Amino acid sequence: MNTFGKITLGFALALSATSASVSIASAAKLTLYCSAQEDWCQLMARGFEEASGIKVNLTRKSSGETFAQIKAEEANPKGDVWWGGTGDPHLQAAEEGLSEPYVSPMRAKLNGWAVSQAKSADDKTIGIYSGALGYGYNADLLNAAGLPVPACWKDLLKPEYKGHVQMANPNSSGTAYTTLATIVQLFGEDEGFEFMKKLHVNINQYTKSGSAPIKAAGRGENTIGIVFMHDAVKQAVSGFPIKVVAPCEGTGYEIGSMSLIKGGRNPESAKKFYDWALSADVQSRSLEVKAFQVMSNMNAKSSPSAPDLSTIKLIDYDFKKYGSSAERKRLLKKWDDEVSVLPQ
Ligand code: S7P
Repeated sequence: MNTFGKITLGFALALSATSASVSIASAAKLTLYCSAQEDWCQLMARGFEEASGIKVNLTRKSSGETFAQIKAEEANPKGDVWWGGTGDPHLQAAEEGLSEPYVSPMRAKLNGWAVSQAKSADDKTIGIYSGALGYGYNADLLNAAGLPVPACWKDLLKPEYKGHVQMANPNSSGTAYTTLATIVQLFGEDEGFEFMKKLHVNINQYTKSGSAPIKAAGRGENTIGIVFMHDAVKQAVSGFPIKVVAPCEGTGYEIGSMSLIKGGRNPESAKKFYDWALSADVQSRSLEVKAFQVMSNMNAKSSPSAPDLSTIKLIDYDFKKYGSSAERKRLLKKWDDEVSVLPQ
């Protein structure tokens, strides 16, 4: 081969090496299971695509549903990262070996409660936000029906609220499981289940998604929705006649979490997403979709509209117990057997 031939061959080889690396880079992808609100999930998926060039395949489901999907796919995992949703089912996933340990270099930037969540699960999950449980009501509907303004959990049991209260099903929804676990911790198991049975009489519908009851209240289709307070605030700042209640007896809270799915097909993309999602800039973008949780990165921005957790009477929610596989299964079965089957 003459000199020109060698140069041409060398150039062709270099070109094909370049195009190979381009196609490897463009083939990078991520399957994201998301249990926060749809608009926030979309923001995270599209934001990561823009920041990394990695294509994101997004599925949004409630916390309990996502847990069930990951469990069902255990032998052949399809997801890479589970981002968002209440911490209890993430802890259950960790205990059942469905998630991978990972210590992100971003950890030093996080609040103590987010890191404690990770340490309690051998680094198989981490806190990404926190928020208090409560309820919201549509003030116009409440006035029109001549109903008293509720302020406590026990107010919701009053006969005049029959058909006016909505919550999600605790099997599918992390919000509703947090409600069940909160009531049991506040009042004790026997009294707590009596509470759930009396509440059942007033419930007009158990929805699949945790925030659906307050969205329905915003639209004027329901009066009172048991939800995370930040989800009620979102409706209020969006212009709906929603008032937010921090129940007088005290209330539970969530540590919304993120986990790497064990055996995921794109582990490098998954870790990139994980680190990116813990950064202050990314967490501050939650405000673009009116997500008013407290973010886990200490430097993330917060909104004056966000519920101030320091002014709310929070219980010492036992995440270790209520996020354990045995306890979550037991409580859900008991609710299925003793509450959901009762006539209304
Ligand atoms: O993003 C809002 C939020 O309330 O949604 C999550 C919730 O678990 C998803 O809905 P489900 O109750 O249906 O599972 C919460 O983690 C989060 O604060």
